[in-house]
Amino acid sequence: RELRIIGVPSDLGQGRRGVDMGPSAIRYAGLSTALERLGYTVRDLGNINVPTPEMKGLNHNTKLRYLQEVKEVAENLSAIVRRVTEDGHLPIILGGDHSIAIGSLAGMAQTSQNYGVIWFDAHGDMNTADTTPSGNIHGMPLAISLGYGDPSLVTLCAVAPKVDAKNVVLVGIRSIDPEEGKLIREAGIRCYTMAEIDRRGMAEVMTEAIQIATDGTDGVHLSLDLDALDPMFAPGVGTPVNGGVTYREGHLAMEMLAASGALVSVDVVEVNPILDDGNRTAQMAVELLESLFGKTVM
Ligand code: DIR
Ligand code: MN
Ligand code: MN
Ligand code: MN
Repeated sequence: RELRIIGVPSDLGQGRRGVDMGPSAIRYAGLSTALERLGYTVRDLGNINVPTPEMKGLNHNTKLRYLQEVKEVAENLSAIVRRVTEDGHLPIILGGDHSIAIGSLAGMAQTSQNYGVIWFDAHGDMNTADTTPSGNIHGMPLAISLGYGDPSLVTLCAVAPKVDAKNVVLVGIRSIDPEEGKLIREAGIRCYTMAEIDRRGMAEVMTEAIQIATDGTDGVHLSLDLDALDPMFAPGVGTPVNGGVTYREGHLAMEMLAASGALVSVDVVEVNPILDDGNRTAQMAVELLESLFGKTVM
């Protein structure tokens, strides 16, 4: 199977400028050559067209900022993800903020509705317009994919929900808004907090997470928010939270997912080179992807 890289330079789903440069930063950190070294044929399809906040001006929808633009980007991305998967290739989607995962999962849902999701994040991304403290859609993509929230986003591509809650897990969680927590419980998705990772260890947590995401499915989509990692290893993110996944835990998780052979698609989001220390966070993203695609010591 060949790999296809798709850049989605979106800044629209959150409040801090610069995450639109994530795809460039990750490419500059050597993603293609790293994957080719592992023996893959890689083709970079370039970036999809995304409007900048400056083009759109102040957004007055304070509960769903840039709703129309986020929706159009998700629609465009979903069509490309669908075509790539139907051609038998594996999409690697580079964000951009996490709102782009709405399009990734919509694209996957059209080709194989039977996939599980591992959502690697400090946050739950389970807000809706009713619960959001920020109005930022990057705090909502998992809720939308599970069928909760703005109807125009939920019904994107005429498939809803995009994924079955029984095959969805959150990993790395340490920041949940009060009302958001209620929806996580109501939806019934398994949530592995940092506290649970501390107590049980990443190996045991990932064994379970992979079991849940592969149970009765044809594969697993990994949604990798770099803020899942501790800011010590990934400082270039818009909403850093202390006490995150360590370098070793991150690699272990990716190695275990690689060994499962279940990966069908991945998005890598929230890398913001303006907030970074050098290009460390993009480099971290590339290293994690190397482990995810099978890099081992020998
Ligand atoms: C917060 C932050 N829960 C919100 N969410 C983030 O705005 O909804 N998700 N940063 O990655
Ligand atoms: Mn996120
Ligand atoms: Mn199908
Ligand atoms: Mn996050």
